Order: sequence, then C-alpha cells, then structure tokens
Amino acid sequence: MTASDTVLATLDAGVLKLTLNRPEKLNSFNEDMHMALRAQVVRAHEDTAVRAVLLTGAGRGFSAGQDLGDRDPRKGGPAPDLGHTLETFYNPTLRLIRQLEKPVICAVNGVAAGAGANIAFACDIVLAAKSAKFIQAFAKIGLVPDAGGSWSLARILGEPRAKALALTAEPLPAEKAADWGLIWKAVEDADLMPQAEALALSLAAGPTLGLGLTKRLIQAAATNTLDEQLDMERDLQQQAGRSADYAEGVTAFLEKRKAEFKGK
Ligand code: LHQ
Repeated sequence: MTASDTVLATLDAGVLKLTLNRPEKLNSFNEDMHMALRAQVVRAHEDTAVRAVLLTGAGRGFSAGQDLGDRDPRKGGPAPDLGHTLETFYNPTLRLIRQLEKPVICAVNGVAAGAGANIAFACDIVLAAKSAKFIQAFAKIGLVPDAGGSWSLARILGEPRAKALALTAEPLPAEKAADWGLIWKAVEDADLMPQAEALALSLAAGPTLGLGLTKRLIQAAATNTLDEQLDMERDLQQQAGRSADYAEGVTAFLEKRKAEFKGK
C-alpha cells in the first residue's frame, strides 16, 4: 500500500471526503497514514474548491489510534520517544483541523479508540453509527490520553466523566456519547453515511466564510471572557456583513428563493 492509499480522498460538490484506509488494522495510524491525512488537511486549507471536509473510516472501524505494531517493545532497543511522535504527527494535524475555517464533519462508522477517538472529537460535527463505541484505550497500555483527548473530554464532559472514561478505558457507546454531548448524533448504522454526506453537502453549499468565522468564535469562547467574546462577535460580524454571501442570503430571503452561496 502506498502512502496515498492509506487515506482515500475525493472532492465532489465542495466536499473533501477523506477515508482512513487501513481496515485490516482498524485504520490505526502508521507514519504513511499520518502524512497522508496531514496532506489532505493542508489541501483543505489551501484549495478554495474545498468547502467542507468529511472524515470517516474504511471497513468496520473508524480508527484504533496509533498502530501499536509499529513500536513492538519485544524487538528491544531504547524506549520510543512518544512525545516526539505526538509533536511530529498528531499535534500539527489536530491544530490544522481546529484552525481550518471550514466545517469538518466526522462520520464514526465503528470503533474509535485511543487517538482515533480523540481525532473524532477534534472535528466540528460528529455523527456516529449506533454500533460504534469510543474507547480511551490509553490506560490499558500505560499511556495518557493524547491527540487532544484530555482537553476535549474535560471540557465537554467535565472532570467526573472525563476521569472515569480515561482511567477505566471503558467503552462509551455512541448513543451515550450523544446523550453526554460528546458527539452530535448517533444514527442507525445504515443511515450514517447518507446522513453525514447530506450534511457535508449542505454545509459545502453554505456561506463558507461565515461558517468559518462561526467556528473561530465558538472555539474562542472556551478561553474568552464575555467581554472579549462580545468584542470578537462585533469584529467578525463586521467581516461577515461585508461578504458577498451575506448580501446573497438577505437578497434570497427578500426574494423568497433559495440562496446561492459562493463561499465568499
Ligand atoms: C491494531 C490496532 C492498533 C495495530 C487493532 N495497532 N493493530 C500516540 C503516540 C504514540 C504512540 C502511542 O500512541 C499514541 C496514541 C494512541 O492511540 S495509544 C492507543 C492505541 N490504541 C489502542 O490501544 C487500541 C488497541 N486496539 C484495541 O484495543 C482493539 O483492537 C479495539 C478495542 C479497538 C477493537 O477490538 P476488536 O473489535 O476486537 O478488534 P481486534 O482487536 O481483533 O482488531 C482487529 C485487527 O486490528 C487485529 O489485527 P489481526 O491481524 O489480529 O486481525 C488487531 O491487532 C488490529 N489492531 N488496533 N492500535
């Protein structure tokens, strides 16, 4: 398998669909897959034809996190520098997903474990098949939650649930993840891709600039005071109000027709 086969990418109607593609290893991440995903997220930043990203996994799993076979301790040698792995592979990609001012939808088609779960939580809208589960598998191998998991879990769920999930590695079924607000929706397995694709298409046809600024605002709210947030809303609304899509949205409303957004 070549590096590019490890992440399948198609661009259609503004949706960049990315499929993690090492199904025989439950789409666990090796270096090829890390770099292939990174390249596609960079493309999503640079290519104005990309107006939404849809991330999913091939086969029965979404992703089992890091490929544990890559660093088989039975082979001996010095202990690996996992901090370096995070700094080199995971962290830049996670930052790029959060910084991307376009919607990133994640369709969790099956088990999401370790960094695989936490990459899903870094996306903007997460749908999961009802059969999927999320596992903070780190505790089972002596590691700490990474790929932003300690941040997402603590922020979204609060300490009690975050600690219990991370310390026990107990699988969290998709429906409970939705009940707890960790993901947007759990849907019937057969409905997952149709629903995720429809959502991605509809967002890709939306006012991309405004949607991107909205993402920036909501992410900033976690660390801003209300005063800072009000100032930021003022500034970004000023910017959105000057966009062609705003003019089109209001015109379409007044003319009682569907808006045709260009993403600018
Ligand atoms: C795998 C994996 C896997 C390789 C399934 N690797 N082959 C960051 C920095 C640097 C390093 C360390 O880590 C990190 C972040 C992390 O993500 S650490 C956490 C890594 N992930 C895990 O600990 C999860 C390991 N996997 C599992 O616990 C199970 O596979 C789950 C619960 C995900 C699924 O269980 P099953 O549905 O029973 O499937 P399975 O275990 O039979 O897996 C299917 C195949 O996939 C199997 O291969 P085989 O050749 O025997 O059919 C597994 O060996 C392989 N696989 N996860 N992470």
